[in-house]
Amino acid sequence: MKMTFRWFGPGFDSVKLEQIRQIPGVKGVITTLYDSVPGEAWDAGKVRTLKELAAKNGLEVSGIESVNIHDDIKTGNGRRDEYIENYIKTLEVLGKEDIHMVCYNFMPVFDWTRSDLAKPRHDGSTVLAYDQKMIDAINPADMFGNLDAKSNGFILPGWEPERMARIKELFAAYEGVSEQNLFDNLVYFLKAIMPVCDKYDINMAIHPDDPAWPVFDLPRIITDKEHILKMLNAVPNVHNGITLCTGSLGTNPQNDLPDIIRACKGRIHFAHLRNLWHEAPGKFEEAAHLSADGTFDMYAITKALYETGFDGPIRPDHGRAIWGEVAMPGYGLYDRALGCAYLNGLWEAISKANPR
Ligand code: DNO
Repeated sequence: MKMTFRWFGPGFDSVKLEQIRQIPGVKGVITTLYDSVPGEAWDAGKVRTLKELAAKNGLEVSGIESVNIHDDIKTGNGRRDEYIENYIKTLEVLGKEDIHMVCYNFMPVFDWTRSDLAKPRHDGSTVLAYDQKMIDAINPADMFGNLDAKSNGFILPGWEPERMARIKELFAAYEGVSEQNLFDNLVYFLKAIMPVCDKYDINMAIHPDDPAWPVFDLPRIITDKEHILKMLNAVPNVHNGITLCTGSLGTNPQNDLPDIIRACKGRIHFAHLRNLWHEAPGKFEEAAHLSADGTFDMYAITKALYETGFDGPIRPDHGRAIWGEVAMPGYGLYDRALGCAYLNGLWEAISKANPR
C-alpha cells in the first residue's frame, strides 16, 4: 500500500503541502482540479502545476479524487456522448502525466449526504453525522443551504455550488431514472472509457454510495457486495475497480467489510479508511480512526487488505474536528494525521506478523 493524504489544491484547502510532507509515511497526495466542472475536459497545464507543487514538497500525485461525472452521463440523456468524449480526453491528459488512479462516483444529484457537519462528540470534538429521521424531514432543495451554512466557508467536495443552484432541474432530470437505468448508464460509460484506461493503465475506482441506501428517492447502485460484484462483472476489465470506502459501505451495518474486501480481491484500486459509530439503525456519527472509538474492526479491515495483496493508495478519511482547528468539515489536518499514524502502525504490525 501507499499512504496518501487528500489535498484539495491551492486556494481550496486549509492544509498545506508543507504540513502533509511531515506526516510520517505519506508518499503522495490525492487531489483534483477542484474548480473544474463536471463534463469539461481537463487542461494538461493545470494538472502539471499540481504535480509540480506536490513534487516541490517531496510528494507525488498518487491519484485523482474526483473526476466528477456529468449528470447527463448518469441519466443517459442529453449530451452524454459528448461528455464521455471529454472524460476520455481528461483520462488521456492524466495518463500522459503518469497518473494512474481515478476515483469517481455515480450518485444522482448529491454526492455524500449528512444531516450534521459538526455534531459534538463525547470527547469535545465535532464530527459529521447522519440521522435518517432528520433527512426525512428536510426538503432536498434545502439540503445544500443546510450543509453550506456549516461548511466553515469551504466548498464541500461533490457539492458544487453551480450544480446545486440548479437543484430542481437536476431532480427533474432524474425523474423516471430507475436503479436499472442508472446501472446501465454506468456500464455504458465504463465500456466507453475502458480502451483509454487500457492504453494508459488507468485504474478507475468507483466510490460507494454514501450512505449506502437510496436518499430522497434517488436510486443508489454501489451499496453492498452483491451490487459491487454485479458492477465489476458487467465490465470485467481489471481497470474497472472500486474505492473501498469503509465509512460509506459501513453505513449499513449488514455490510461485512473484510468479506467485501476479500470478494473484490484485485479490483480494489484505492482505499478510504475511517471508522463510524452506529447509534441506532440509520443513525451514525463519524469517529476517530481507532477501532475502540467506533463500530468497525479496523485491524480486521486492514488485515483483509494486506492479505488480498492490496498495493494501491490508502488515505485516512474524514477526521474529527479537534484541537480548535477550523477546516473543511472532515478534512482538517490533525485528526487525519493521527489516522495516518494509526493506519501505518496497523499495517506495519500486520505485515511483520504475516511476512509474504
Ligand atoms: C466525501 C468524499 C466523496 C468522494 C466522492 C468520490 O468526503 O468521500 O466526496 O470524494 O464521492 O467521487
